[in-house]
Amino acid sequence: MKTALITGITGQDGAYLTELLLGKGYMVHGIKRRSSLINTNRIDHLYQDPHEQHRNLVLHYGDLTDSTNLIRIIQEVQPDEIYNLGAMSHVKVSFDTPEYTANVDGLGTLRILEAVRLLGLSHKTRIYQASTSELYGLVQEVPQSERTPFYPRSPYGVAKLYGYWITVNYREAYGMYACNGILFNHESPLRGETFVSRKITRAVAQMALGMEKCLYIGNLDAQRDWGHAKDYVAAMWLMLQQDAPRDYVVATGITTTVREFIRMAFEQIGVNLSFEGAGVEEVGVVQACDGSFPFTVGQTVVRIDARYFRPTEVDLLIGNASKAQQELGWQPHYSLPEMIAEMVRADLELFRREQMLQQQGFKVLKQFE
Ligand code: NDP
Ligand code: GDR
Repeated sequence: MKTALITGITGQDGAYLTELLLGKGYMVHGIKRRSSLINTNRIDHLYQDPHEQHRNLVLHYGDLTDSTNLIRIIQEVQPDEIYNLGAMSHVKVSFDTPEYTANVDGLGTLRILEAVRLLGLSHKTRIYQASTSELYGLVQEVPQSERTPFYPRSPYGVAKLYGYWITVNYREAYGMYACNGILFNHESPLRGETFVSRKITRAVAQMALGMEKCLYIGNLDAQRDWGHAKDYVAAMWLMLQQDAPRDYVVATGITTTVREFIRMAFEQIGVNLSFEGAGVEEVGVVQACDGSFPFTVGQTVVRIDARYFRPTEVDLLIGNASKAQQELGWQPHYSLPEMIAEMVRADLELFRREQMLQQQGFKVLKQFE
């Protein structure tokens, strides 16, 4: 039985990866942060009572800013594989918390690598580093591949650049099996609520149920190569099963604007949307609707809020994953329309439940952004 350690196990990718590894018969250890409210919602369905004798999922308290804690956990677990998914992963928030982001996303990666080296596990433990298409930043060439130069455009991107290179350096300097997955955006019903995909599908579901009137959004022109998280965690695992460690781009090769994503999400509930006006005055207006949801033709359901723009933006991402396809045999299985349909369905179910609770007189907590 192989043993894996996952940082960021409570996040979107951590949850799907845990499911994948448990399905393959791994013993999985995860690092969770202490928080004032329980933060394991995404993996609750995999939870095993600590009093059970034969558990294959164990959580440890820890933090990527705490070296001694990481050293102790790695010493205890003696992992065959470490998936370093923990990060302050929100690009816009990284402009507000640049130092913390550098500490967690940049130095956090170093702490993991150095712990493995100091503990003499360099030849046992394989390491996956969650690198990102945000490294490409300002467009140098498209589609972006492993050979495209980096030009990050946010404190998050710059911190991840350090994480990328320190992983390469430890591989070259100490012969460690350490690789970077340069993953393009990937989403799912488990996506954090403030990333644009989930923000859109939640708003569409809330509007369909008459719980909201309008979606306030930032840059509609940004283009992203969006895939499904379930497909992408499979690529992470494949990267650690090869004869030699290498870095791989993981992407669908198809790019879509935020505007088009919104249009596709509304289509899921039978609403045909068109965009009118320009710049911050641009709005999304209902052209036609099938009548089962509370919309009227001519209603404005999308507006721009400059608050959501970033000081420096990444305009266009489109990935070339041919190396991963050829060497790992990796292929995405979900299309963007299928993924959006799944996300809208899940959010409709979520908000129907909330509505029922409200109707029964229970208070539903408001989430602020
Ligand atoms: P999430 O934001 O959903 O999850 C991030 C995880 O990191 C959470 O478990 C979070 O814990 C944990 N974390 C945050 N800060 C710390 C810290 N100081 N110490 C330890 N753990 C911490 O991200 P995703 O699952 O979407 O992404 C996984 C990784 O992949 C991240 O590194 C991200 O930057 C990277 N990535 C993501 C892409 C995407 O499109 N999703 C694309 C490319 C790269 P908590 O639950 O307590 O907040
Ligand atoms: P991104 O994802 O920054 O690409 O980082 P996000 O979904 O936050 O933004 C995608 C694009 O949408 C534009 N946008 C908005 N974004 C948000 N969050 N909220 C809005 O209201 C809004 N309006 C427009 C953004 O400007 C951007 O262009 C994600 C994260 O998962 C990173 O951790 C990961 O490394 C990269 O994907 C690949």
